[in-house]
Amino acid sequence: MAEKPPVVLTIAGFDPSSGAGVTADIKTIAAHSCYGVACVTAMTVQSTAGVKRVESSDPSLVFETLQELASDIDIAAVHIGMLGTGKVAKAVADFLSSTVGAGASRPGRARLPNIVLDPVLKSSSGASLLDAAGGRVLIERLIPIADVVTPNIDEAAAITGLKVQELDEMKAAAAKLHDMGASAVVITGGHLEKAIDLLSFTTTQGVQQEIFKAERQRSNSTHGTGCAFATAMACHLALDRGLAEAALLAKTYVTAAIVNGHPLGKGHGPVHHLYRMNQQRRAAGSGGEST
Ligand code: PXL
Repeated sequence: MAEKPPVVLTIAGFDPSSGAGVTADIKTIAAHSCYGVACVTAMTVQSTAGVKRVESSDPSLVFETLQELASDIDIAAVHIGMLGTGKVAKAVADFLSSTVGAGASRPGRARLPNIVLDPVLKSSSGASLLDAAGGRVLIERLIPIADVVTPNIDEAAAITGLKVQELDEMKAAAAKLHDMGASAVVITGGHLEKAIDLLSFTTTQGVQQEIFKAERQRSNSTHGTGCAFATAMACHLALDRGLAEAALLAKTYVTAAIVNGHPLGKGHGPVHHLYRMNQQRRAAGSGGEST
Protein backbone atom coordinates (compact mmCIF):
# COMPACT_ATOMS: atom_id res chain seq x y z
CA MET A 1 0.00 0.00 0.00
CA ALA A 2 1.25 3.54 -0.73
CA GLU A 3 2.83 5.39 2.20
CA LYS A 4 0.59 7.85 4.07
CA PRO A 5 2.46 11.05 5.00
CA PRO A 6 1.48 13.00 8.13
CA VAL A 7 -0.99 15.76 7.22
CA VAL A 8 -0.20 19.30 8.35
CA LEU A 9 -2.96 21.91 8.22
CA THR A 10 -1.99 25.55 7.73
CA ILE A 11 -4.50 28.26 8.63
CA ALA A 12 -3.07 31.46 7.19
CA GLY A 13 -3.39 34.30 4.70
CA PHE A 14 -2.61 34.23 0.97
CA ASP A 15 0.51 36.09 -0.12
CA PRO A 16 0.57 36.11 -3.93
CA SER A 17 4.38 36.41 -3.92
CA SER A 18 4.51 33.06 -2.06
CA GLY A 19 7.20 34.18 0.37
CA ALA A 20 4.76 33.99 3.29
CA GLY A 21 1.26 32.65 3.83
CA VAL A 22 -0.43 29.43 2.72
CA THR A 23 1.42 28.86 -0.56
CA ALA A 24 4.76 29.28 1.21
CA ASP A 25 3.57 26.99 4.03
CA ILE A 26 2.62 24.25 1.57
CA LYS A 27 6.20 24.42 0.20
CA THR A 28 7.60 24.13 3.74
CA ILE A 29 5.30 21.19 4.46
CA ALA A 30 6.36 19.46 1.23
CA ALA A 31 10.02 20.09 2.10
CA HIS A 32 9.42 18.07 5.27
CA SER A 33 7.80 15.15 3.43
CA CYS A 34 4.41 15.88 4.97
CA TYR A 35 1.13 16.51 3.11
CA GLY A 36 -0.22 20.05 3.36
CA VAL A 37 -3.84 21.17 3.51
CA ALA A 38 -4.81 24.82 3.90
CA CYS A 39 -7.50 27.21 5.06
CA VAL A 40 -7.18 30.77 3.72
CA THR A 41 -7.99 33.42 6.32
CA ALA A 42 -7.40 36.47 4.11
CA MET A 43 -6.31 37.57 0.66
CA THR A 44 -3.53 40.12 0.47
CA VAL A 45 -2.36 42.30 -2.39
CA GLN A 46 1.40 42.24 -2.01
CA SER A 47 4.74 41.61 -3.66
CA THR A 48 8.29 41.53 -2.34
CA ALA A 49 7.85 45.31 -2.04
CA GLY A 50 5.24 44.97 0.72
CA VAL A 51 1.55 44.54 1.56
CA LYS A 52 -0.83 46.93 -0.27
CA ARG A 53 -4.23 45.60 0.75
CA VAL A 54 -5.82 42.96 2.99
CA GLU A 55 -9.28 41.41 2.54
CA SER A 56 -10.42 38.97 5.20
CA SER A 57 -12.18 35.72 4.38
CA ASP A 58 -15.77 35.27 5.49
CA PRO A 59 -15.50 33.71 9.00
CA SER A 60 -18.15 31.08 8.16
CA LEU A 61 -16.09 30.02 5.14
CA VAL A 62 -13.09 29.57 7.43
CA PHE A 63 -15.08 27.57 10.00
CA GLU A 64 -16.72 25.34 7.38
CA THR A 65 -13.42 24.73 5.56
CA LEU A 66 -11.79 23.62 8.81
CA GLN A 67 -14.70 21.38 9.72
CA GLU A 68 -14.78 19.84 6.27
CA LEU A 69 -11.07 19.05 6.29
CA ALA A 70 -10.99 17.73 9.86
CA SER A 71 -14.04 15.50 9.37
CA ASP A 72 -12.34 13.87 6.39
CA ILE A 73 -8.61 13.76 7.07
CA ASP A 74 -6.53 12.75 10.08
CA ILE A 75 -4.56 15.91 10.84
CA ALA A 76 -1.20 15.43 12.59
CA ALA A 77 -0.35 19.09 13.24
CA VAL A 78 -1.77 22.58 12.74
CA HIS A 79 0.05 25.80 11.88
CA ILE A 80 -1.78 29.08 12.54
CA GLY A 81 -0.39 32.16 10.84
CA MET A 82 -2.08 35.42 9.78
CA LEU A 83 -5.68 35.66 11.01
CA GLY A 84 -6.57 39.24 9.99
CA THR A 85 -9.62 39.98 12.10
CA GLY A 86 -11.25 39.13 15.40
CA LYS A 87 -14.13 37.41 13.58
CA VAL A 88 -11.81 35.07 11.66
CA ALA A 89 -9.69 34.46 14.77
CA LYS A 90 -12.89 33.57 16.66
CA ALA A 91 -13.95 31.13 13.92
CA VAL A 92 -10.54 29.43 14.21
CA ALA A 93 -10.70 29.36 18.02
CA ASP A 94 -14.29 28.00 17.92
CA PHE A 95 -13.19 25.25 15.55
CA LEU A 96 -10.06 24.31 17.50
CA SER A 97 -11.91 24.30 20.83
CA SER A 98 -14.78 22.20 19.53
CA THR A 99 -14.83 18.43 19.40
CA VAL A 100 -13.83 17.73 15.84
CA GLY A 101 -14.42 14.48 14.06
CA ALA A 102 -10.75 13.67 13.69
CA GLY A 103 -9.65 10.72 11.58
CA ALA A 104 -10.26 7.11 12.39
CA SER A 105 -6.95 6.65 14.21
CA ARG A 106 -7.92 9.23 16.83
CA PRO A 107 -11.56 8.56 17.63
CA GLY A 108 -13.13 10.84 20.18
CA ARG A 109 -10.15 13.17 20.46
CA ALA A 110 -11.33 16.53 21.71
CA ARG A 111 -9.02 18.65 19.63
CA LEU A 112 -6.38 18.52 16.95
CA PRO A 113 -2.80 17.73 18.05
CA ASN A 114 0.38 19.79 17.74
CA ILE A 115 -1.09 23.28 17.33
CA VAL A 116 1.69 25.74 16.48
CA LEU A 117 0.54 29.36 16.79
CA ASP A 118 2.60 32.01 14.98
CA PRO A 119 1.09 35.22 16.41
CA VAL A 120 1.37 37.27 13.21
CA LEU A 121 0.61 40.92 13.96
CA LYS A 122 2.31 42.92 11.19
CA SER A 123 4.11 42.34 7.90
CA SER A 124 7.79 43.26 7.74
CA SER A 125 6.71 46.33 5.74
CA GLY A 126 4.58 47.39 8.73
CA ALA A 127 1.06 46.57 7.44
CA SER A 128 -1.36 45.38 10.13
CA LEU A 129 -2.21 41.70 9.69
CA LEU A 130 -4.37 41.41 12.84
CA ASP A 131 -6.90 43.93 14.15
CA ALA A 132 -7.38 44.82 17.84
CA ALA A 133 -10.28 42.38 18.30
CA GLY A 134 -8.09 39.67 16.76
CA GLY A 135 -5.37 40.49 19.28
CA ARG A 136 -7.84 39.86 22.10
CA VAL A 137 -8.94 36.49 20.64
CA LEU A 138 -5.28 35.57 20.22
CA ILE A 139 -4.57 36.27 23.88
CA GLU A 140 -7.78 35.01 25.43
CA ARG A 141 -8.46 31.91 23.32
CA LEU A 142 -5.63 30.87 21.03
CA ILE A 143 -2.51 31.16 23.19
CA PRO A 144 -4.08 28.92 25.89
CA ILE A 145 -4.98 26.13 23.43
CA ALA A 146 -1.78 26.18 21.36
CA ASP A 147 0.88 23.54 22.01
CA VAL A 148 3.61 25.99 20.96
CA VAL A 149 3.53 29.76 20.38
CA THR A 150 6.30 31.17 18.15
CA PRO A 151 6.49 34.97 18.39
CA ASN A 152 9.49 36.93 17.17
CA ILE A 153 10.86 39.46 19.64
CA ASP A 154 8.57 42.27 18.38
CA GLU A 155 5.48 40.08 18.65
CA ALA A 156 6.56 38.88 22.10
CA ALA A 157 6.90 42.53 23.18
CA ALA A 158 3.51 43.52 21.75
CA ILE A 159 1.71 40.56 23.36
CA THR A 160 3.33 40.78 26.80
CA GLY A 161 3.76 44.55 27.03
CA LEU A 162 7.41 43.97 28.00
CA LYS A 163 10.58 45.23 26.35
CA VAL A 164 12.10 42.26 24.51
CA GLN A 165 15.59 42.75 23.11
CA GLU A 166 18.15 40.87 25.20
CA LEU A 167 18.16 37.22 26.21
CA ASP A 168 17.08 38.01 29.79
CA GLU A 169 14.13 39.97 28.42
CA MET A 170 13.25 37.05 26.11
CA LYS A 171 13.22 34.79 29.20
CA ALA A 172 10.95 37.20 31.09
CA ALA A 173 8.59 37.46 28.10
CA ALA A 174 8.44 33.64 27.87
CA ALA A 175 7.57 33.48 31.58
CA LYS A 176 4.78 36.01 31.05
CA LEU A 177 3.49 34.02 28.05
CA HIS A 178 3.35 30.93 30.30
CA ASP A 179 1.34 33.01 32.82
CA MET A 180 -0.99 33.87 29.92
CA GLY A 181 -1.58 30.14 29.34
CA ALA A 182 1.07 29.17 26.78
CA SER A 183 2.42 25.70 27.50
CA ALA A 184 5.46 26.10 25.26
CA VAL A 185 7.00 29.14 23.60
CA VAL A 186 9.75 29.70 21.07
CA ILE A 187 10.76 33.36 20.89
CA THR A 188 12.76 33.86 17.70
CA GLY A 189 15.37 36.56 18.01
CA GLY A 190 16.40 36.83 14.39
CA HIS A 191 16.47 40.59 14.72
CA LEU A 192 19.22 40.53 17.38
CA GLU A 193 22.94 40.69 16.47
CA LYS A 194 23.27 36.93 17.14
CA ALA A 195 20.23 34.97 15.94
CA ILE A 196 19.08 33.63 19.31
CA ASP A 197 15.94 31.53 19.71
CA LEU A 198 14.63 30.73 23.16
CA LEU A 199 12.56 27.60 23.76
CA SER A 200 10.64 27.69 27.04
CA PHE A 201 8.22 25.01 28.19
CA THR A 202 6.41 23.99 31.32
CA THR A 203 6.99 20.60 32.94
CA THR A 204 5.90 19.08 36.24
CA GLN A 205 9.25 20.32 37.62
CA GLY A 206 8.57 23.88 36.49
CA VAL A 207 9.70 25.91 33.48
CA GLN A 208 12.59 24.61 31.36
CA GLN A 209 14.42 26.81 28.88
CA GLU A 210 16.88 26.06 26.05
CA ILE A 211 18.78 28.55 23.94
CA PHE A 212 19.66 28.08 20.28
CA LYS A 213 22.27 30.39 18.77
CA ALA A 214 23.24 30.80 15.12
CA GLU A 215 25.18 33.34 13.08
CA ARG A 216 22.82 36.06 11.91
CA GLN A 217 22.28 35.78 8.13
CA ARG A 218 22.85 39.08 6.31
CA SER A 219 20.49 38.52 3.42
CA ASN A 220 17.79 40.36 1.52
CA SER A 221 15.88 37.09 0.99
CA THR A 222 14.12 37.03 4.34
CA HIS A 223 10.45 37.29 3.40
CA GLY A 224 8.57 34.48 5.12
CA THR A 225 11.05 33.42 7.78
CA GLY A 226 8.44 33.46 10.59
CA CYS A 227 5.95 31.38 8.58
CA ALA A 228 8.68 28.93 7.55
CA PHE A 229 9.90 28.49 11.14
CA ALA A 230 6.46 27.90 12.65
CA THR A 231 5.34 25.59 9.83
CA ALA A 232 8.59 23.60 10.01
CA MET A 233 8.01 23.18 13.76
CA ALA A 234 4.50 21.88 13.07
CA CYS A 235 5.96 19.36 10.58
CA HIS A 236 8.57 18.09 13.05
CA LEU A 237 5.92 17.69 15.75
CA ALA A 238 3.74 15.85 13.19
CA LEU A 239 6.73 13.57 12.63
CA ASP A 240 6.76 12.82 16.40
CA ARG A 241 9.89 14.80 17.24
CA GLY A 242 10.16 16.41 20.68
CA LEU A 243 9.95 20.15 21.22
CA ALA A 244 13.69 20.85 21.49
CA GLU A 245 14.58 18.77 18.43
CA ALA A 246 11.71 20.35 16.48
CA ALA A 247 12.88 23.87 17.38
CA LEU A 248 16.51 23.13 16.50
CA LEU A 249 15.64 21.47 13.18
CA ALA A 250 13.20 24.26 12.27
CA LYS A 251 15.88 26.89 12.96
CA THR A 252 18.42 24.97 10.84
CA TYR A 253 15.87 24.71 8.01
CA VAL A 254 15.08 28.44 8.05
CA THR A 255 18.77 29.40 8.15
CA ALA A 256 19.47 27.23 5.08
CA ALA A 257 16.34 28.56 3.33
CA ILE A 258 17.63 32.13 3.86
CA VAL A 259 21.17 31.28 2.67
CA ASN A 260 19.65 29.74 -0.48
CA GLY A 261 17.03 32.52 -0.80
CA HIS A 262 15.81 33.72 -4.19
CA PRO A 263 16.92 37.22 -5.27
CA LEU A 264 13.44 37.91 -6.67
CA GLY A 265 11.58 41.20 -6.91
CA LYS A 266 12.47 44.73 -5.85
CA GLY A 267 12.04 44.25 -2.11
CA HIS A 268 12.72 41.41 0.33
CA GLY A 269 12.91 38.23 -1.73
CA PRO A 270 11.46 34.96 -0.50
CA VAL A 271 13.45 32.31 1.34
CA HIS A 272 14.02 29.15 -0.69
CA HIS A 273 11.58 26.75 0.94
CA LEU A 274 12.51 23.88 -1.36
CA TYR A 275 16.31 24.29 -1.34
CA ARG A 276 16.73 20.60 -0.49
CA MET A 277 15.36 19.67 -3.94
CA ASN A 278 18.41 21.35 -5.52
CA GLN A 279 20.70 19.46 -3.17
CA GLN A 280 18.99 16.19 -4.09
CA ARG A 281 19.25 17.02 -7.81
CA ARG A 282 22.96 17.74 -7.42
CA ALA A 283 23.47 14.56 -5.42
CA ALA A 284 21.75 12.65 -8.22
CA GLY A 285 24.26 14.27 -10.64
CA SER A 286 21.74 16.23 -12.70
CA GLY A 287 23.09 19.71 -11.93
CA GLY A 288 20.91 22.53 -10.59
CA GLU A 289 21.56 25.94 -9.08
CA SER A 290 24.57 26.50 -6.91
CA THR A 291 24.06 27.05 -3.18
O1 PXL B 1 5.27 37.22 7.56
C1 PXL B 1 4.01 37.47 8.05
C2 PXL B 1 2.94 37.18 7.05
C3 PXL B 1 2.14 36.10 7.24
N1 PXL B 1 1.14 35.77 6.40
C4 PXL B 1 0.88 36.51 5.32
C5 PXL B 1 1.65 37.61 5.07
C6 PXL B 1 2.72 37.96 5.93
C7 PXL B 1 3.56 39.10 5.67
O2 PXL B 1 3.39 39.83 4.75
O3 PXL B 1 1.38 38.30 3.98
C8 PXL B 1 -0.22 36.12 4.41
